[in-house]
Amino acid sequence: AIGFDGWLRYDPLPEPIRRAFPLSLSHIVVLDHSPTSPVHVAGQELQHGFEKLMGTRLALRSHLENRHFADSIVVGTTEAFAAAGGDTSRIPHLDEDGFYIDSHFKEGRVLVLGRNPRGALYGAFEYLFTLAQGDVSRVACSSNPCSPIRFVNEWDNLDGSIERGYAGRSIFWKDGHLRDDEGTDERIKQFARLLASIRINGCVVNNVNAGPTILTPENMRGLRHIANLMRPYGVRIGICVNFDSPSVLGGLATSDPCDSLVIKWWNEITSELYVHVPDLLGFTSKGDSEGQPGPMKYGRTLAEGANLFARALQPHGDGLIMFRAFVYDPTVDPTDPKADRCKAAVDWFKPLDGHFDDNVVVQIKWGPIDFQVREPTSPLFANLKNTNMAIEFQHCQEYMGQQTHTVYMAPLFKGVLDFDFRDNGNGDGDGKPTPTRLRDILSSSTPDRRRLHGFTTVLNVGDDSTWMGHLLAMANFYSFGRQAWDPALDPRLIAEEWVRLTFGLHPKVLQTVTDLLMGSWSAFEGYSGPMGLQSLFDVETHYGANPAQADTHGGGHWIRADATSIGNDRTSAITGTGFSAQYPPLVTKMFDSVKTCPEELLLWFHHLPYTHRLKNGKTIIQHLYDEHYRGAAVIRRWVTQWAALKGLIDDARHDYVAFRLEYQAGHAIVWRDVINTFFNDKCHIEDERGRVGNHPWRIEAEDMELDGYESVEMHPKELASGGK
Ligand code: BDP
Repeated sequence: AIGFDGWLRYDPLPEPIRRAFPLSLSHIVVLDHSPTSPVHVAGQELQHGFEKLMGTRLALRSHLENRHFADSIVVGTTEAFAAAGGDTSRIPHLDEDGFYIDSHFKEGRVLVLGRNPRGALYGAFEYLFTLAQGDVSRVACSSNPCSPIRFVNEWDNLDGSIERGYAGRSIFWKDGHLRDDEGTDERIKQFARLLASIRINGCVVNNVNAGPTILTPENMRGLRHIANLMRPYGVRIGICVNFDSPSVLGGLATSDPCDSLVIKWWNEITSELYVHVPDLLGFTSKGDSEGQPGPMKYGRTLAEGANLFARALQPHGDGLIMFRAFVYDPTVDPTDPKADRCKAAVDWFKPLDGHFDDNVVVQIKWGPIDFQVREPTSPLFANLKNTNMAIEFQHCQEYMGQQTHTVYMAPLFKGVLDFDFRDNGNGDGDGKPTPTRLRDILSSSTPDRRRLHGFTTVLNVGDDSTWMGHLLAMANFYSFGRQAWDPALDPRLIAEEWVRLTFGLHPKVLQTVTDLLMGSWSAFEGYSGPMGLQSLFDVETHYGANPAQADTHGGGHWIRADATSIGNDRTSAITGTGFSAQYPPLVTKMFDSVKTCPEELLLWFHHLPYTHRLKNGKTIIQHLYDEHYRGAAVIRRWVTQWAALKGLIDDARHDYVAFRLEYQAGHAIVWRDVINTFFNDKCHIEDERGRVGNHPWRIEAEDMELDGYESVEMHPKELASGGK
């Protein structure tokens, strides 16, 4: 099946590379006897990967022949290695999940050691990835994670559908319980293997819009089954909980978090769950948002709600409550010029800073709205000083073409993580300065080590053989693991790694696919919504251009476009919504001024005439037109660039991608023309280059003949170039 192996293909290395490998290895020593240990899995992975790459099958051994480990790959924890008589003096400090690799040619052996069993598995993958990329020179490295929280969220419903999932049905659930059809276990194990290979250590297995039935005895058994399958890969599972479970499932009169019977109910059900899943990651909660029940329904604070779960989890170990900050009131009056959904997270959570228990982590979407193509980094990260925080990315492409478009997100998220809040506060009383760049704030290696910060994403793989619904979308899955481990990594290097592992070592393939990925987000932004305009989508499906809807959605406060001007004044000026004031003062100042506001966010923060001149000398409207043409042209070129790779990639995967790029090239033209026509109609300012209305490169459906089809009038008119 296309894509099932993801980046774990281990395609045979070319002969010259194989011959250059300087060691003559004969076996793998696995320093752990338990078949459920990640060390055991690491041994098997090394055996499988090495054989595929190098053509040599190494024997697995669980004991040492000699103290020098010659001719072998030794895999295990540093502790087990020391116990077996190994010399650990050269191994640098390792954190939990960290690893050390040393392929020592003189000593004729390779060491792959982890601080814990999970780290050993990560090291095994790292070693194989190095070989798979054609590098057979000496490896001597160690690596530690930025943070212990590296979780994916699956928005899987128990009926088998996936909210905002674009790759088939849930691999876990069907008809209200665990899937039991053929292939289920294999898929879950393979998913865990992919996660482990990019050092992801947690997976939340049901939708944030959770129903209470995840906690029935039958589903607890299902959770046990999933956890048992994923545990050998070092992946722990967590679940999303519904706040009203005590009343809906438990039959109590209320789900008030301060009610003693409710507290008892959560304590008991949590204990029961731990019997099934002793290493439960914890709970995720979406409370008081978009129709989900939460503590405020009972007149309690969000902190009281979060702490209810925290205290139920606390006696059982290190379970966390991932409490989502995606709380907003959809009923606020959109005609109120101060109403701004952007402000909601800070408004709700800032006053609660310091009120959360130690095992509560507030899970914050990377931007203040909702996974748009461009947003400023959420100001909440700079407002919570005494609260654990995790960032929430979304690697399924809800607002970015839903995996029919190729949009590689690592460059976007690099920018988000590099954002500097320039918050030169005085630290928090211990004399140490607070870090001010988001990636430093989220790092556990900053001076503020007491806190527990980290990384999550909405991944939404499904049972499609490609996992993400598009071969190229796997680059996003891959990059999440890399960025969560080391947020300073260069997105291009991540892309190159993924391309080599997925499509092989041919330089032309590497160059073409890497360039394509690296330009993809900017191209998509160009034809969908540049300058911070965002959300010109169909507001229900979040797919396909529908600017007229975006225009009126929420009372028109989305893009605020009229006949003469466009954009949302979110400055701290009297005319603005005041959103910019949620940032530390230097950042507020930067966003408030049209001169210093980054132009890619200009219309996010400012309402300006279409004729306002940008730094490149163009008017806003001309730049808007041009960006739509540029974006669509980029995708159009991809089609020929990809065609030139025919023969360098196997036909099945080549054709698969070619088909989707052609589709995207066509859809980009639709986006381009719909949006340009819409703005042209609003402001009646002509495109300097006379393209708008002429729809270059377009073949009209109404000019074609197709049996069984007839042409119809379209409304609004921008949905079809000729109105038909
Ligand atoms: C929005 C999605 C919606 C999710 C919500 C959330 O459209 O389906 O339930 O986010 O994050 O982006 O809770």
